[in-house]
Amino acid sequence: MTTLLLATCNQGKKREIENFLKAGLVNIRLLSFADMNITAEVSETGATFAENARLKADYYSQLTGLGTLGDDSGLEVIALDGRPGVLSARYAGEGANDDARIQKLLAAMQGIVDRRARFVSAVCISRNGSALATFSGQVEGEIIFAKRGEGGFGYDPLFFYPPLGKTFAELTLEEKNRISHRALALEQLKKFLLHGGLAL
Ligand code: ITT
Repeated sequence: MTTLLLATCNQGKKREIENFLKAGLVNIRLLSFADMNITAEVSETGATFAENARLKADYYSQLTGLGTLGDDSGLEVIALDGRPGVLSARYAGEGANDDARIQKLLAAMQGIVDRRARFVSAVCISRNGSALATFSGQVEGEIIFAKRGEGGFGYDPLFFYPPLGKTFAELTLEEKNRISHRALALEQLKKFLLHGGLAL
């Protein structure tokens, strides 16, 4: 049995990653910050999702001595030159909630016809402060004009996914985990773990 720390304070991400990895990796025990009494924070100073995922995974793996998984993710809107991008969590300022970020995005999109956007996720796995591998995934969609759906988290109620005709907030956890940016990154991570990557 291998133990892996999920280095995230975001309960939405935690739920998705646990659901995804538990389905495919029976020999992995997942711990969260709450299980380890971790309150330390790391500054996300990277310019890319991959850099920030690595900062998180490196930092908490060094702190705990555990194989550690970091996720950095966000929404890139084409007409906004990729914003909010790596600043997705801080788009409406530090301490703002999902609803404030959604309102800010809706205001920024007023009058914009090109609604194309993508979610991007980078996941990094580290041990003893050093990265073993980083994987990323992305999914294309459109920003709608008002919130739809109660599921998911973050910008999900505004992110319409044409192949299913629903927003990400209208999908079940299992449906989102079949097609999301995070699922695409985690699929690669799963293969890496199944091939003994953490034992390296
Ligand atoms: P951790 O750093 O502790 O993991 P965080 O919420 O600060 O938590 P990020 O820095 O990666 O994480 O910010 C990601 C933001 O992007 C997050 O707050 C959401 O607003 C948004 N986001 C990422 N993935 C998303 C998803 O699957 N659905 C909706 N919004 C998402």
